[in-house]
Amino acid sequence: KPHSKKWKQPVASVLEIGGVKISKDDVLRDDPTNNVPDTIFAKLGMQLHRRDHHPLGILKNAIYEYFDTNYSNKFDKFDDLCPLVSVKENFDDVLVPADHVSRSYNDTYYVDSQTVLRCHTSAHQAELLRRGHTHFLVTGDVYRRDSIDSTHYPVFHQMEGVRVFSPEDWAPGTDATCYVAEDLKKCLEGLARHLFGAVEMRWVDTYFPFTNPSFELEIFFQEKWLEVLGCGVTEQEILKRSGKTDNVAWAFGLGLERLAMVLFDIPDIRLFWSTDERFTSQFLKGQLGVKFKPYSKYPPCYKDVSFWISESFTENNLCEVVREVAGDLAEEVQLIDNFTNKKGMTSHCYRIAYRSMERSLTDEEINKLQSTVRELVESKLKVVLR
Ligand code: FA5
Ligand code: MG
Repeated sequence: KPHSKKWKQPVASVLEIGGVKISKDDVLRDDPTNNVPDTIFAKLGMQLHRRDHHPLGILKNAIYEYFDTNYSNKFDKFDDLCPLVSVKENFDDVLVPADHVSRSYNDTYYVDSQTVLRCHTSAHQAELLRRGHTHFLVTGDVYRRDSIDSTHYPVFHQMEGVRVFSPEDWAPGTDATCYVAEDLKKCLEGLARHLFGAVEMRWVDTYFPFTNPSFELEIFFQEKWLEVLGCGVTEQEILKRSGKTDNVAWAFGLGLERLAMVLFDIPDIRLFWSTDERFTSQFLKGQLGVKFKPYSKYPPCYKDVSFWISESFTENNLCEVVREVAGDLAEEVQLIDNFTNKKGMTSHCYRIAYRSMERSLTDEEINKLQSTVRELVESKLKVVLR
């Protein structure tokens, strides 16, 4: 019964991922160019997407099956590339402008000024194109400083897909970009049908620095439209730099947790990290049709915290403090009040929902968490509690 094995977090101070040795001291340096907390380091090397009995592994394999069947095994697959990448790979190589928000310390985990924990699997596009791959899938863990709710987690998993077309692929006289954009949408709609059968979905136009045109696919889930992937026609400059001047390509980046939530009816993204057998025992290698049966839901507890913000205050910094203190007991952090007084001081009130997926929390335990959150919010975020 492989799923009954409890997955321990790696305690080793040196990890090896995809042939790269990573030492804990290098990733957790106490230095202003480093913003990686222990809780994030603990997730390195877990590789949930490589476990055949985990919902993310089951989903990855099902997507592989779709591509193998429809493209006669043409797609090369990578799922063990090291998540520590250079700033160049993560941003420059995919044309992210120098002043783009995603590059900030507020959004991305930096190991040092030139190295990040990849914030998307697009970090591997340019290198694989340079190496001559024309059809490929890259699956991996990605890292982002982000908000706290049921569909956002600071470590999640993406699958990147890239397909390069040659002039003989489209009819002479037709617009290559339109042809490739149509092909991309057909491919992803086919994938959605393969995974979900009939499902309510819609395309939304969007912007990415590395594609044009760009689209997002949304699926109706739990009474809301949920964004599950981004995609588009690859910017010509990226292909040019890899020596492909006559080609056109498409690329996509799937959010595996989001797709798995829809597929298996998983209500909260924290569950993917659960080692509780009541969760892990519900999934089996190769089984796509299973719907997650929630075990009893424990009551949430709401605590508010209000403070006068400082200029440097950001919601991501607040969320990181909450995650540091409460870990997966933090279910949601929501701004519920926001006003500026006559003196120009701005007050924010956040509501924190605490809830365990596995047990009831005691008042005492929650009060302790909340009081630590208050202390750290004040000392680390330079705000004044009200
Ligand atoms: C990207 O990361 C692009 N690299 C995707 C892409 C690739 C576009 C290739 C074009 C070509 P975005 O930031 O929207 O885009 O993230 C992609 C998907 O990851 C989202 O649609 C969502 O499903 C998932 N996602 C994003 N943030 C989180 C999060 N904090 N927790 C869980 N899933 C997330
Ligand atoms: Mg997006």
